[in-house]
Amino acid sequence: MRALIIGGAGFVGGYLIRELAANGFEVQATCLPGEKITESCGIHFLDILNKDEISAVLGEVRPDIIYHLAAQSSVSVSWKKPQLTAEINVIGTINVLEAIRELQNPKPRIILIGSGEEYGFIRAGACPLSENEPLRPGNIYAATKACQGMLGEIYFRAYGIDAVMVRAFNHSGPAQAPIFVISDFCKQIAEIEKGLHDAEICVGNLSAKRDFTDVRDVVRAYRLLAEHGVSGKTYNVGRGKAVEINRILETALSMAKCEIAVKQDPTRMRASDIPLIEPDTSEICGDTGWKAEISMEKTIGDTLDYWRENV
Ligand code: A2R
Repeated sequence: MRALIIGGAGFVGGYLIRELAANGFEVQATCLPGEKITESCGIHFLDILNKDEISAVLGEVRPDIIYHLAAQSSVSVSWKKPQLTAEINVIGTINVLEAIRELQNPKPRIILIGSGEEYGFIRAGACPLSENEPLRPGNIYAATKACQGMLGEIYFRAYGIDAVMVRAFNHSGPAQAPIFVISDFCKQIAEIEKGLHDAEICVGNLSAKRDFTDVRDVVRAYRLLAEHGVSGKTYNVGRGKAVEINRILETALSMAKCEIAVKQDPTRMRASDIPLIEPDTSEICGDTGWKAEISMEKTIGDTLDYWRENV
C-alpha cells in the first residue's frame, strides 16, 4: 500500500512516517518549501493553498491512502490569524478533496485529521463524548477543524470520495512543541535540573481533566484506520480515560532529579476552561481493534528524557 502524508514535517508526521514504513507501507510525504523531513521517505514540496501543486504530486505518487495532516494547528495562533487559519484548514482541505475528486478511479482513501477541540462547549454529563455529540467549537481552530470534518462527509456523500474522519484528543510524546502541557512540564523540569532557572515550575489550571494518548499509539490508530476504517465515518481517537492535569504534574515531578516547587501562573489560566473532556472510543475499538497501550508514565518519562537531551 502506498501512502502519501500531506504535511509530514510536523510533530505527528515524523511518527506516522515511521509507523507506516515499519508496517510495510511505501511512504511518501510532503512539506512546505523550507521545511525539513528527517525520516527516510520520498519527499515532495507543496503548499495546500495551491491546488495545482497538490494535483501534480497526486499524479506523480498515485497513492492508495492520503493522510491530511497539513494545518495551522495552534489554537492561540488561530485567534491572532483567523483568516490564515481558515484558509489553510478549510480552503486547503477543499483543495486536497478537489484534487482527489479530479483523479481517475480508483481514487485513494483520505484520512482527515481533526480534533477533540471540535466538541468545544460540551454539556454537563455528555462525557464520554460519542461521535454523534453536537459540535460547539469554542475557538477558531476548532471551528475550522469541525468544518474540515463536514467537508469530508459532504465529499463522501456527494462524490463517493473514500474519506475517513478523525477527532484526535490530546496527544503527546518526545519532540512535541512545549506549548502543550506534558512537553511544557518536562521541558521546565529538564531546564531546572540543568540549573538554567530557579527550582520552580510554572503551571496553569491543574484541576482540568483531559484525555492523553501517546503519539505512538495515535499514529498506530491512523494506520489501522487506513486498513479497517469505515468510509464516510468519523472516529474519536483517544485513551477514553481523562486524568487531572495535577496528576500529570505529580508524575513528572516524581521523575525529577531535584526538589521542585510549584507556582501558579495566572497567564497560563484560560478564561473558560472546560472541567472534563473525555471521548467514547468504542467506534475505533470496535472497527479496528485499536486501543491505547502506552502508559501515561512512559509518555512523560520519554518526553522528559527528550528534553534532558535537548535543552
Ligand atoms: O506551520 P508549519 O510551517 O510548521 O507547517 C505545518 C504544515 N502546514 C502546511 N503544509 C502545507 N501547506 C500549508 N499551507 C501549510 N500550513 C502549515 O502542516 C506543519 O509542518 C504541518 C502540521 O504539523 P503540526 O503543526 O506540527 O501539527 P501536528 O501536531 O503534527 O498535528 C497534525 C494534525 C494537524 O492537522 C492537527 O490540527 C491535528 O493533527 O491535531
